[in-house]
Amino acid sequence: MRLFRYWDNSRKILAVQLEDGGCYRLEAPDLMTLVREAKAANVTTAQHIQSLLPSSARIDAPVESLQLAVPLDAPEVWAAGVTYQRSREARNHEATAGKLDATTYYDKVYDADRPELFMKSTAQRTVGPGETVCLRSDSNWQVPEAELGLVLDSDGTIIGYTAGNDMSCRDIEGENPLYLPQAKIWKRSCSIGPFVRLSETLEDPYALSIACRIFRNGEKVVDESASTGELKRRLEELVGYLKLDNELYDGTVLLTGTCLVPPNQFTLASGDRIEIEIEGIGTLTNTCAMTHEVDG
Ligand code: DO4
Ligand code: MG
Repeated sequence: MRLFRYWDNSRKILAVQLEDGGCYRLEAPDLMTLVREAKAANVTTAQHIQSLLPSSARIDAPVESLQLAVPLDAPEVWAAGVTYQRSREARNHEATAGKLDATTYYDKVYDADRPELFMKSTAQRTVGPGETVCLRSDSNWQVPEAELGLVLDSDGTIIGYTAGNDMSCRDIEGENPLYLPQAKIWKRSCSIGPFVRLSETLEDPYALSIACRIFRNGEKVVDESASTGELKRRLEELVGYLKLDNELYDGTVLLTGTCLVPPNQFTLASGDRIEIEIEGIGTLTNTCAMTHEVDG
């Protein structure tokens, strides 16, 4: 069962897609309201949504023809780093200009009990499918990071899974890890969506293929794929550290780190189209522009 929102006359409408592909318009303001209603009724979110279907309008148009929107207004997006060997190698490469001869902080964090967690984005900086993601003007080495996103409630329960893009500046972080916030956070540097697959309807989040494709002038210039099976940590472990002595808000998203890195010589350019596809969850598509080319 996948939740999504689509635009209808300048309004974002919440909807659900069932396993048979059928889509229904839900008369609820947002996903987290349904989650709270389900909790109050002592049923699961999927059971609650199922009970709403008889009085919900079926959407006749195919989901591909709808203008999809960001599936929820995540108050905060957090992210984990160096949770895959591929990310560790890439971080070591950018930090040492490929001349690795000692243990780095990235090696240490990959093996440490405590994971790397950082604040990635706020609702205002986060975009949804079909929207523009921005490129920084002071970086010459920018990449998307395709990541499995966890949608959490305020208790840290994993409500569902979404696709996420942790846009990153490899040169800024490589120059000095203390620059991490600038390498990670700027206008429109995070994208999530278009679907939230309810966790109770996804059998194994550790066996999902994940792909990142980048198109320039209509030509595919990057095509990378991997599996969430390569994740070094358990999802609950990441959530556990995020919750520790912290306050979580309903609808917080936690990106779980990237296992996909474009070839080292690649950097994004204005006009590039990024596709991030996660099996059973959906495909997130965004186009890049320089910050000054985008108004809001
Ligand atoms: O250490 C920097 C962050 C790495 C990251 O974002 C990732 O592994 O996905
Ligand atoms: Mg990342």
